[in-house]
Amino acid sequence: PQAIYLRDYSPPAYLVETVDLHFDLGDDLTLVRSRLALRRNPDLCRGENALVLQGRCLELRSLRLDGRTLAAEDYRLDDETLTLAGVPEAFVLEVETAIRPRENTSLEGLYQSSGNFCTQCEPQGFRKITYYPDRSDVMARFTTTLVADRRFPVLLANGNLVEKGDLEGGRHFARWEDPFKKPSYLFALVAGDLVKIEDRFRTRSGREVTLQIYVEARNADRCAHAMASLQKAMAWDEEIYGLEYDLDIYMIVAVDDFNFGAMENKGLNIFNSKYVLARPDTATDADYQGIEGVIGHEYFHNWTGNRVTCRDWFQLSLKEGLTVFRDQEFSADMTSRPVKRIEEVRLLRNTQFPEDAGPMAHPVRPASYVEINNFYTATVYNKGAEVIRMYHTLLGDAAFCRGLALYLRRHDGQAVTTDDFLAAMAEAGQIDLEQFRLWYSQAGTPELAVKCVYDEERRTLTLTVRQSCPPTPGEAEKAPFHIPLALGLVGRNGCDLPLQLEGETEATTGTRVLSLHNEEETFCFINLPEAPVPSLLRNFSAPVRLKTDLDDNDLAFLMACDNDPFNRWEAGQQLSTRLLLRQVEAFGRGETLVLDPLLPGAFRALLGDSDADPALIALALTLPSETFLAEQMPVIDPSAIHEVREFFRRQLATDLRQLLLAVYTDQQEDGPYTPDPAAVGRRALKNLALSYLMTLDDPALRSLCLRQFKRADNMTDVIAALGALAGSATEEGTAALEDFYLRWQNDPLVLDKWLSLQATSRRTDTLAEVRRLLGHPAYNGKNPNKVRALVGAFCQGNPARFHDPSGAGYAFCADQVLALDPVNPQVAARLAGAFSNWRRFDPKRQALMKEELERIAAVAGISRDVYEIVMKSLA
Ligand code: BAL
Ligand code: ZN
Repeated sequence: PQAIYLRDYSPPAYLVETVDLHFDLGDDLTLVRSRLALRRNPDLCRGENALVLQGRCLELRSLRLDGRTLAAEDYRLDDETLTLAGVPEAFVLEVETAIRPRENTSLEGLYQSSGNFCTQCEPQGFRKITYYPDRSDVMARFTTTLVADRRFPVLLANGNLVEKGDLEGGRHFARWEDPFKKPSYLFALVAGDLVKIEDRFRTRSGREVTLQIYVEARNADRCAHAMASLQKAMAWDEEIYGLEYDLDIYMIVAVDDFNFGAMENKGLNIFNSKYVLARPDTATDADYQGIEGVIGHEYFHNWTGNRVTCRDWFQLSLKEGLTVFRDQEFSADMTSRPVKRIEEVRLLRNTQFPEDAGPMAHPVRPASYVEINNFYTATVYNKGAEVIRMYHTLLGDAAFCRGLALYLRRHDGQAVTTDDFLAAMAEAGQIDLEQFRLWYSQAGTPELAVKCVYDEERRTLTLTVRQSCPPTPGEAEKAPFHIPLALGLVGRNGCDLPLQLEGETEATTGTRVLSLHNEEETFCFINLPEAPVPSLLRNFSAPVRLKTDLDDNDLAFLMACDNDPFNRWEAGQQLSTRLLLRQVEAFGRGETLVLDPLLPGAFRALLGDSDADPALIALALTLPSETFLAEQMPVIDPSAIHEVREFFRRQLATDLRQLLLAVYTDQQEDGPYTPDPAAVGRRALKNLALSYLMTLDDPALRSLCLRQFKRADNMTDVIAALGALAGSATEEGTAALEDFYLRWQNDPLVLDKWLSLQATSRRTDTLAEVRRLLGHPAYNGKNPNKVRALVGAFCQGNPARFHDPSGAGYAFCADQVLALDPVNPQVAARLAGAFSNWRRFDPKRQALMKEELERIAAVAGISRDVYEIVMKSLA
């Protein structure tokens, strides 16, 4: 397979004015007739440009140009393209293809889920439906006619329904027109036996929009939260950015088989059912919040993605980074801003930082790819969102909003680049963003090393800030980034001290943002009444690794006092990380493990603070993940990390047993379940206390847990108790797993949780259990949710067992990659990513992982998706 380069971009030779699609839907064979009105791109110089259409896995039935049927010698056809030379300036091309939806297990293009038809066209699925210039800078007006058996009563496509009716032979049809120009990746259709939940939204200009959610009949009672989330998202986008919805109807369809979380097709979003369906007894608090976030995300794409789209796939973060930022802000406004920020940073550090430090490292705007499906990454999405957040931090809220408005006004109906976005922000903010551009083109996580020197006599604090960025594949040297560094100086009483830089006439209070541009910079704060403790990178103002010279006591102080809630949490994480890593080293030397009393002391203070937000206490009491700890080590020792972290958890539970029990009792809910942030926070704290207590292997505590498992009215509490019970090989744990299965055996989403719990168990026999579950009726290797829940959870969410020194976890993972690749290359490639950081381990584990990568690489006919991941990992 060949790489594709950003530098080779050239505009399309032909544009499509209108597309008229006709689908004759059949499970085994679907006939697609497409009528394209094409014209030469007026922006290109004249010349003999052939028309090149993309197509994959298609059977070409006929081709007509301006009404004349073309013979085989009139065009060139291969596995990927259909080329016509010598076409007129403007013409109509009619293409008839046959496709086989039932056989399409890749879940790209037209396929079936639970017997219903649906589509996924981003990024390049449309070419599996018909021959087309399948690139995002070709925007056209689509009309879609669906013809199907009456077994599929619901027939949907993008835009507005313009006609429908019955046909002979038990068939019927519907015709949809989308008034907005769009690229092919936003095309969608659905035909199925579905029920609809309907509501309305009145836009602020007074237009009535019909809102519909389509699900299988058995799920009709699980849509209320999704509908409420959609209405909130619509109101929020009007209030914050003045953006209104633009069609008369907004449809969401939930399907069980889906590669992504959801897809923003114009007017017809198709969702993984995981991000639509929720009832208190089936969905956890995290599910409820995930639904709100993803419903918001897809809705926000209507402006940032659909009205203004990407010129090419290298620009993916133009819509994804921006839309993730928008959904993060929406969720922050709907829930708790500090909690949300902490969760975002945890995700970034657990997924994107390792990506940036491994063989798949790529810039937010990649310069090349082999398979674009491999670039729907944490870098493009989450680091991309951090880049948008930095614009926001540098410009301030008002200028950022003006910049976004300017970008959308200037480029409405266009396919543009991240440079166009940056230009609008620079203009609105009246700020030089030339150096900021590097965030798009340089990969790697920058490091900030900050040294602080307080001069008692002069009453000054001098900060020396050095930035560097480690090399990434293909990029040995990095230029310095433009980094916003938010900071405060905390006084002995816990209050922020006034901030006045040398040369300034006045001081400011609270947090201020320094703009870093150079490899090394010095800032001197004057007129300080006392030696402060610096609180640096407040609210995580840039996606960097921060190194400071703060000692353990400074961190404990910030953990208790910092005015920035994010940094209060961060100080605790840094302190725990230090203490954990010291013991990981001690474990390696065969020493007895000890817990520094500083940590239980700090935790005791938090547990006793009745004024603090329970959600924040729960986050502060959660030790850094094994993945995060691994990232901090030069040579990762997964077994030592696991043992030490578990030792800390047991020791903390022993020291704090009474307080944890008191918190567990205090935080019990009286009334019925609600997913409001306060109740969510109380449950998080209660269940965290339970998980600590359950490390103590005490029958009395196990009965408490069992009682919660049996009596709870909501899935959050049930699954928390089940997780705690199933973590060890006890009779209660086995029986609880069995009970849970019997109760939920017909509910695929709930069973995903059951599979994941077992796959991420600490038990040493977990791999054998996972192998057994592959043959269980609850598992289905064709369903991405199931693969992620069982195989993905084991290989990517259970480091202690995946990295078993025998290499059995690695062999299992490689077997699964090879088994899944012919079924669904996207899912297989994601799984192959489990080996990406193999060079970070000891020589024995390295050799075992490399062997598995080479075994995959040696198989003839592996997909482009898996090939790219494996070859880059081995390079
Ligand atoms: N565009 C693919 C799914 C999403 O990010 O919304
Ligand atoms: Zn998106």
